[in-house]
Amino acid sequence: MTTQNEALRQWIEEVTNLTTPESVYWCDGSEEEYQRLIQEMLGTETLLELNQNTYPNCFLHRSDPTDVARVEHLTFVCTENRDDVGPNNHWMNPAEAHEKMTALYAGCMKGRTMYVIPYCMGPINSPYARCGVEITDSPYVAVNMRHMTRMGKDALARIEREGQFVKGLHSIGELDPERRFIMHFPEELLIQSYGSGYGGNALLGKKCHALRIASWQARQEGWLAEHMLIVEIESPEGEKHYIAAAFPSACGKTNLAMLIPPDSHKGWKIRTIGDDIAWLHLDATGRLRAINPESGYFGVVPGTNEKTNKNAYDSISHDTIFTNVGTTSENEPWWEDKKNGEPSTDWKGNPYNPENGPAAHPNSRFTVSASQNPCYSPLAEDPAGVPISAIVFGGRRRELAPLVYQSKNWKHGVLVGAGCASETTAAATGDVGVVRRDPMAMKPFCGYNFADYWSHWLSFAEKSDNLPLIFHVNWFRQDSNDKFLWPGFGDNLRVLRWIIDRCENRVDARETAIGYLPNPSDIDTAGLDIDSATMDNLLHVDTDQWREEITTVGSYFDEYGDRLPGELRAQQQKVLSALG
Ligand code: OXD
Ligand code: MN
Repeated sequence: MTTQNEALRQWIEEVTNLTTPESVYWCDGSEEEYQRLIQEMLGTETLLELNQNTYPNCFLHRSDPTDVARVEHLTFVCTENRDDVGPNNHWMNPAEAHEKMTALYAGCMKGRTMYVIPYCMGPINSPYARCGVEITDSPYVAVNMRHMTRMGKDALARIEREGQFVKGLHSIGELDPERRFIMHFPEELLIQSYGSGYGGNALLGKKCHALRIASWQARQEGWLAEHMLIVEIESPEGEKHYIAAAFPSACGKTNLAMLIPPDSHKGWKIRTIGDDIAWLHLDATGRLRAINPESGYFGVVPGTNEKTNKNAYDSISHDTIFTNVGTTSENEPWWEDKKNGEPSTDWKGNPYNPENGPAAHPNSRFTVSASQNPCYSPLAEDPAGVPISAIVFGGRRRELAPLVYQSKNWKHGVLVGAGCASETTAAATGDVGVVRRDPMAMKPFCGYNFADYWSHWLSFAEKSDNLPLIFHVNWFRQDSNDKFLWPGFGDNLRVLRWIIDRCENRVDARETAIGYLPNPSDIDTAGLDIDSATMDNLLHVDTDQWREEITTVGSYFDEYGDRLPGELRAQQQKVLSALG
């Protein structure tokens, strides 16, 4: 197979000459191709069969033990002007990066098949969707890309029609952490990744394209590419709202997107549009509309059970690729908090011994098609996307941030997003549980200078007076005994209802220096074992702590020097003086 697109044809030829694969294979995205690649990987033990009676078409991939997460310290944005990437990114001069990568790629696919994967991010007929082509020497990447993107023939046809695509070159190389780089060249619409097979480093449609490169393009073209779930909420009366929420990696986006209403909420329906990424565009009426560029979920497995996320639990009972989970003696996949079965083998393939740590790696993952989600919304396939009523920011904070608050207006909401901080998780290599600034949950994913990104966000206030309201939530408040104050999971719907009531102007709120907070009686706690003192605690704003926080946010903004938008500084100063 080849292509009528000359730029693509030439690039494939160049990469073939550089990497010298044994053969070149163009993926068509068919079921037959998927099954064939799976069989080939079973033959090389890249995949292992799980119990096909209880987990039909489920397979396990055990990665190299040094290759289990995103590698932020090895991820670079390479632009002519260093200031364009800001202190939020690692920068490398494009010429230097090209030289380094060309040396790594030289002959790296010798003896291997090179897979060419045309893909589309977003519904194939959506004007908001964008295409890319990933070249990889990993069949594991090829099958994962089939779940995660609209991949194959139709995407290639769109590329040939439009003539535009993002180039992504990936090789697992030697899986050597010393020879591992994830490079982005936004000015060339090019991604180059070497030395890792892990999702966020290797499935280039996801973080590399749909966030880092897309955020760069979105700024140039007037839209937003965000690390956000999109959830549809329908009341018993049939009123529908769509909420987009940005939380850092492994902070519960998938759970919120697939929420199951608590027993007290008969008649409420929740459907998933997306669980990780949202592309947001203003429509002719000034509303922000969102599409989910992905077509599958690459979710964190540990903690998934029938109580926490039954929709995900059921989705991954068949036709799923598991990465780095443990197994039971029945050869079923096993992970911490599965609440079903016992581990017999750990994620490295050794007999399970609790002294060696958890059976499943804390960042073990499932890859599954969104169509398997029992609450998948048909509107996720709508080329026009869905209108967003509210944007919600959040993070994992054991103290300080109340359960929910609303920003005073869009510009203040940009400060709320820009000031976000969260505890780090196992989704990236490095320390876990350390609070760091993670503006809009985009710290690892914004492909340009945060100062310019915040200006871009602020500019929407001038473009529309029909924008979503902006909120902040924190499901993770703990007491002095480390007990979570809020039950979370399905009960988060109670908080979403307050958010919707605010959007519909149906409920009052208490104005504070940091924003509008619910009157405790306006959060429906019927059926919950939660006393009023706990609710007061969850909705408490500690002025001293907040003064310190907003001062720290100000010092963080100093890192962005003159490029920081004056309006953001003004918003920060306004909150600081309101705190007294
Ligand atoms: C992810 C991440 O995999 O954010 O979605 O790390
Ligand atoms: Mn993510």
